[in-house]
Amino acid sequence: AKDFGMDEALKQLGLKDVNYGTSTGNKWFKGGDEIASYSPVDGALIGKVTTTSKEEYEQVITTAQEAFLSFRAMPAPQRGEIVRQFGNKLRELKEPLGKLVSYEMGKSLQEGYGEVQEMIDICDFAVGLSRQLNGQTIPSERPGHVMREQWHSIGIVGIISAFNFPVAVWAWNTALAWVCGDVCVWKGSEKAPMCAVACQNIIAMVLKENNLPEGISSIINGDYTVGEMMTKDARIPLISATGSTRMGRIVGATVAERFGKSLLELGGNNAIIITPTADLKVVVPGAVFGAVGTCGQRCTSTRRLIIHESVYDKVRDAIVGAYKQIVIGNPLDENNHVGPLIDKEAVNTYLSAIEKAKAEGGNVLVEGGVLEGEGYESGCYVKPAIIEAENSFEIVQHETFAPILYLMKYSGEVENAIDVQNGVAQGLSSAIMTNEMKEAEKFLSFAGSDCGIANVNIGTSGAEIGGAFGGEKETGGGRESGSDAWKVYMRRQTNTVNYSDELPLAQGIKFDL
Ligand code: UN1
Repeated sequence: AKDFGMDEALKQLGLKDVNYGTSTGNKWFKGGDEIASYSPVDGALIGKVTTTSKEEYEQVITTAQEAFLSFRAMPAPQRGEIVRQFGNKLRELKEPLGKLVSYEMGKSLQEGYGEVQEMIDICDFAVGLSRQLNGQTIPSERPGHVMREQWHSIGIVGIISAFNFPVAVWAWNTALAWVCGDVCVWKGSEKAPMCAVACQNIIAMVLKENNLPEGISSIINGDYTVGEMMTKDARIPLISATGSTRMGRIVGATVAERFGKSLLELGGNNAIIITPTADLKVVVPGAVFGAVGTCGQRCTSTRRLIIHESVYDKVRDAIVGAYKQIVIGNPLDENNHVGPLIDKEAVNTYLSAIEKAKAEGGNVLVEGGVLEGEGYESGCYVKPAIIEAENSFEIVQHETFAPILYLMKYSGEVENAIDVQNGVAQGLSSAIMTNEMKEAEKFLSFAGSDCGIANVNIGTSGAEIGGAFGGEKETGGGRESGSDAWKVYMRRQTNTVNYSDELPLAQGIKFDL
């Protein structure tokens, strides 16, 4: 990795030859066992962090509780100024941080930079938002009365994020939470712990420069047992969790048990409907990037193509042809399109999914397989595969976090394709490729796609931060990032004020004493 300036990048991020652990800002604790982070790119050790012990966790939460009391009293636009400075630091460090994302997680360098860009974009969004945490005034039915709605800070926001977006998902949550006056405790993925440490180093600089206390941004490390300390903790009113449906089912239930709020961002099973009028110039890059980008490890990755029978052969041949152009290799090398999967366990999941699809009757159009030899020593590089399959296959019904694309045919009207698209348990992202206005509108109507994201003539992945991001059904129902997603980070209070000398009751009720 030396050739790609990784050493320099690690130095700039404060990660070179330094081991980290739990942090409340500028303070670090190194009590628990070590987790080592190995790069899927070349198998090399990047660094180590210590896991968070019970005692350290307590320290983090009590520090965060105290920080909240002063942070919520700071005017929101001043909190926006902190987030503005954070965004500027990210601009300065975009290159090293993007490289680290690419090296620790395995996505292409362009996508690593893109992920940091998403962080910068959400900071900009949050800065503007810091002057617009507006409530409303509501007409009262009673004379001399006024009603209004206010948004107050909620407290500690617990963030659980996944390896595939090891920095951006944290920023989507924190940038909003901070302008809302909340403090954050983050458990990043144990598969990408150095990304979390790098982010913490960056925000810690900003907090220090502004003389802000410990506890506004904390990180904790470890596996699900560390996450469980947060999900069971009634001192944390909101848990925002990104990951598998399996994880979300447990997190959601645990948080609900104590009447906490959860924002869940879980699995997808995203499809593109390709209609007779679809433009191949748009379809091919949209579908191919969607399926193989990030090596198929986005929650928005394209898993299924639902193609009209009249254009099926043409579309299939074009996609299969495009797969022949894909170059797989070190993601830091910008000539490569696709990097490795996150680890060997992911490789096994990928291989067994292909076997299952075959066993259920799938027809392999582009063979998968693990790459071996020079440059592929980590054992995590795989070939993107294409399989003709039925939507009803058990394996097609499940999200496999790998570059496997299932092709299926529909006939007749677009409604038939929509039925197939909706015929899975997940509901994150969806797309239709069409030049027929009526088809596009049907797809976007109440009777159309049942997903949180529905696109026309673009793929399923690569959403901008300005919209609310998330999905329905087993995707968990949460929305983060743009639009009014900020409201989940605050508590809503309805106020009714009487400025008359009487006390009329609502609903016209008479209560004469
Ligand atoms: C994820 O995969 O967890 O829409 C998030 C996209 C990105 C975010 C993906 N903006 O593909």
